[in-house]
Amino acid sequence: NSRIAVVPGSFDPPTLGHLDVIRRAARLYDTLHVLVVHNPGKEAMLPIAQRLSLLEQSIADSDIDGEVVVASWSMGLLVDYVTDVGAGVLVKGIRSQVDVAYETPMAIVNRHLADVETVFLLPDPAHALVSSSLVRQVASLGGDVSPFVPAAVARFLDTGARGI
Ligand code: COD
Repeated sequence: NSRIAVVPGSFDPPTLGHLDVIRRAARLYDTLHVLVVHNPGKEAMLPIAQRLSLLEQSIADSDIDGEVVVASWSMGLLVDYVTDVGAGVLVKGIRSQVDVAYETPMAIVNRHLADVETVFLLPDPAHALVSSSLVRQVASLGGDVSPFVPAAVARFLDTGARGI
């Protein structure tokens, strides 16, 4: 009955695949919290503050409407944030069987921990193969990432990240 959902991710950097999930989740829920989660298992390219600002710009530039809150979380269980903001749902994108295998145990644990449900959205085929790790690789080798990321992210990676 809660119409508040959390879309968690590393967003390092935000991609068009992320924007697609956020756009579609925003149509399903009244309030969406897009949550930048520090993932200790992954070596980060961008600091959390930079990811927050790129997400905010990308969402503002997009046609996504509804209430979207952008926040970050690095302390404790993800479900604690979900419960604190009165949400009952996590929304995740599923690109492949690999994502299913990775997400299924977390979804079950989160349901047991805090009665939080996980809703999986299938990606738009146009963006299904885009990942942050692919974008990081292309960017580090000097390639053009603009087909894969929101304009604000492309601008930043083109200039900011290289200190031009
Ligand atoms: N199309 C559709 N969806 C996509 C695409 C795409 N092209 N790219 C990414 N997504 C989805 C991902 O599947 C994911 O749902 C979301 O967008 C974010 O993706 P990433 O790559 O930025 O984030 P991840 O995969 O590194 O996830 C980080 C989390 C912190 C969200 C994750 O590790 C997590 O849920 N951790 C919490 C741990 C937890 O709950 N443990 C249980 C008890 S502590």
